Amino acid sequence: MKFSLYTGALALAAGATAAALPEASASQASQDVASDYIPGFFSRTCTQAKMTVRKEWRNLTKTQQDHFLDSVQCLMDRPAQSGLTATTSRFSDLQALHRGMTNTASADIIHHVGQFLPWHRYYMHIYETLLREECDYTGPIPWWNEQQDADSGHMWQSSMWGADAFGGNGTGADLCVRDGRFANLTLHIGPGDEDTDYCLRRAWDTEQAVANANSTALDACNAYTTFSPWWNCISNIPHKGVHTYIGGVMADIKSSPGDPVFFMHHMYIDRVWWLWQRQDPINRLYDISGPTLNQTANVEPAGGWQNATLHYELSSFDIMANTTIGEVMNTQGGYLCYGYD
Ligand SMILES: *[C@@H]1O[C@H](CO)[C@@H](O)[C@H](O)[C@H]1NC(C)=O
Ligand SMILES: *[C@@H]1O[C@H](CO)[C@@H](O)[C@H](O)[C@H]1NC(C)=O
Ligand SMILES: *[C@@H]1O[C@H](CO)[C@@H](O)[C@H](O)[C@H]1NC(C)=O
Ligand SMILES: *[C@@H]1O[C@H](CO)[C@@H](O)[C@H](O)[C@H]1NC(C)=O
Ligand SMILES: *[C@@H]1O[C@H](CO)[C@@H](O)[C@H](O)[C@H]1NC(C)=O
Ligand SMILES: *[C@@H]1O[C@H](CO)[C@@H](O)[C@H](O)[C@H]1NC(C)=O
Ligand SMILES: *[C@@H]1O[C@H](CO)[C@@H](O)[C@H](O)[C@H]1NC(C)=O
Ligand SMILES: [Cu+2]
Repeated sequence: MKFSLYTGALALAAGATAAALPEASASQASQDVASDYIPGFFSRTCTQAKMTVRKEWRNLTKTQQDHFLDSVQCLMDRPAQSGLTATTSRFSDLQALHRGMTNTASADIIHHVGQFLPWHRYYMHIYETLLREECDYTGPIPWWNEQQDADSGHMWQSSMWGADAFGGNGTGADLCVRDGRFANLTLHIGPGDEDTDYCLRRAWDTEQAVANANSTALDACNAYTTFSPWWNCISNIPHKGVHTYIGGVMADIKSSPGDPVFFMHHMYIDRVWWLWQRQDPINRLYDISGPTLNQTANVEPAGGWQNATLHYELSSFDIMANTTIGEVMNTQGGYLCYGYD
């Protein structure tokens, strides 16, 4: 596929070899919504009363789902404000932000780097903030339980793929999505570095999506107890695999947020991190590591190669104020104040 830039996802042939399963794997954890927080980890302005719970799509009421989709449409209908190249709407500001972070003078600073998960957590927070502040969304932010659907073998069974929601697979020679709330959506940013008009595309590969997202693949990652091998595994398999095998726009590492499903996927990946942190918060809540630049693609900076630390600055071309990795590690830490069901 021409625009499949999320390369290197687990190929079925390679097999999802499961390492020893951790005792309490994330895939087995069942979360009680009412006790959905770590009591000792509320700080500053975040309290149990203020905390919001991001919910699995199927746990939203139909009315909430419709309001959510209306709010995404609202972002598409509002004018761009970022001033970034080729932006046409507030929604496209977010797409341009993501592409810009993969195209800075020092190349991609949000993938294959230690700040990959923290930056995308910040990005999800920006998305949530724009939906609430600019489009008056008041309901729960949805996520997609990919692992559950992968384990069932019916990867695309969720009502989120319906004609009254995000729509289904691409059809026809151009792979355009022709049903759902974003049917025949025209994007202007991408593919990749281009700025052309093209449709929202998908090209589902069920077998490969299942192999990358199921509990065998997830448990193999969750067997790692330190951040460095763990984030690499999550990045390369459940994260990259589902991008690649939803296909089309989602397979484009730079411009993938043009598919509104991007945010359903990254909320899920953020929840995978949140669950992993909660399994051993003393050791994991502030565990961060990994290079801040891809050493293959860059010349060594003056100060030498740096690793991600809690002080590393996360930025968004001023769509929101900068923050640091330290501020986003704890989803109940005050800068953030949410959990998941
Ligand atoms: C999308 O475009 C196709 C092909 O032009 C057209 O047949 C279809 O009616 C359109 N669908 C919607 C929902 O607009
Ligand atoms: C999705 O569409 C692509 C392109 O038409 C097709 O190759 C693939 O088999 C479809 N996948 C499913 C699961 O229907
Ligand atoms: C996950 O997918 C792999 C590859 O298809 C398969 O070998 C494994 O049995 C699956 N695991 C589960 C829990 O279905
Ligand atoms: C680093 O950059 C190279 C060249 O752009 C790319 O092929 C590779 O996938 C990137 N990631 C890693 C982890 O090396
Ligand atoms: C970054 O981390 C790697 C692996 O732990 C280590 O070898 C390297 O010395 C670290 N670099 C700096 C600048 O601390
Ligand atoms: C935000 O962070 C970026 C990257 O570190 C930096 O270039 C920029 O100056 C920062 N902006 C502000 C307002 O501090
Ligand atoms: C969704 O709702 C059900 C029923 O209330 C609950 O058991 C479940 O834990 C919730 N969360 C998820 C992720 O399904
Ligand atoms: Cu990304």
